[in-house]
Amino acid sequence: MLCAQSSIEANILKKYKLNKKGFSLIELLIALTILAIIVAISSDTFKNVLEQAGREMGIMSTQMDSFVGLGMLTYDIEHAGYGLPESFRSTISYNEASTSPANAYNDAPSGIPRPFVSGNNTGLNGSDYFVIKSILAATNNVCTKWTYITFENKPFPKTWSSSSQNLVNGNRVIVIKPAKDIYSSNELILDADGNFYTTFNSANFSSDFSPQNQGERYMIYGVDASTDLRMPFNRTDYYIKVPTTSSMSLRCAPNTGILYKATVNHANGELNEMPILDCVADMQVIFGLDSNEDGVVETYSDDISSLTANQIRKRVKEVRIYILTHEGGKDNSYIYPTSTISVGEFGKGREFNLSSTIGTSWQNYRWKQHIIVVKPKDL
Ligand SMILES: [Ca+2]
Ligand SMILES: [Ca+2]
Repeated sequence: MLCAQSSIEANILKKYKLNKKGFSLIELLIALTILAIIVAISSDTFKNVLEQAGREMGIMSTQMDSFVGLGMLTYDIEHAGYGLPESFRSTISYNEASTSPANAYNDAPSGIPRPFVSGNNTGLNGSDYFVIKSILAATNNVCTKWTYITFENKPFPKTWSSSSQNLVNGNRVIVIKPAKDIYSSNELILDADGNFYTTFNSANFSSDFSPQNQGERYMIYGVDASTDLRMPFNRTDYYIKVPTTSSMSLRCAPNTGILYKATVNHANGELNEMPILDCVADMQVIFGLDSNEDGVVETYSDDISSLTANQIRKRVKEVRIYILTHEGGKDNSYIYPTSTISVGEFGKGREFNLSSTIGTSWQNYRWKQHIIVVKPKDL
């Protein structure tokens, strides 16, 4: 090792000595090129090139953010209603969101949970507040797990061959007796004390939550890993808010906020907020309704507050979300062409006035409307 090293050193020394005569033509050319680059960097043209590149990086990163965030929103809408009770075996009393404005969208203490609830124009800048209820509307992985128990096999719930799919002892679960036909509904099992959930046990599942008759099969849905449930489902809210604890990104236009996905915490009913999109000026939610229940959408509505949980299941065939945001940051060389933008379609949603809501610099942002159209699969 040492030998090889000293022989390399000797070679380098030899080369250095050979080149000691002066600058070659190649060396001079390289030096001149470097000088030319330095001159170019200090010039305005080059500065503009760098600024343009920076803007494009900013736009690219906002596009990545929106791709991930809006993917979560799409997933939640698709699975709204999944595992959600449609009726209760007996009288129930549960809790839901404990803080304002989220608690305005509660079905607690005894209502059948609605898969979708929305507050029309009640949020920041008159944006909509959007609530999704399902077993899957949480961020833990227990809510993706389910199994069933039969009268014949109790007290042993079915186990899957892939162990990662199995609920583990201690998980909090709800139990549903599936609808027999289109005239009956999925019924939430409660025990004699009115408890609407139980703790999973793979070898001794609660007899109160197990089938009572031959041939019956009950569905078991994981809801939370280990926290006692305040409600027999999970819930995620989407809304725009200007954060109080952390500050807004500097690139955002004035009077925009952050689009949050927030899950209701079973422990205390407070929201666990996750920012999913920066610089959001508006969000409008429109529902494609099959009001006469013939399978075809004929009306669009931005207010479904008069519909029952059952009507929402039967009639909401499409959910359309319109999100107004801007790409990149402020750009004084850019002029946005119109001072108002229609956020929505079919005569629903609203006309967003950029100049009055954003302020004097509204024209220097690249406004963009994201439109998501989702057909719910689990209603
Ligand atoms: Ca609205
Ligand atoms: Ca129809």
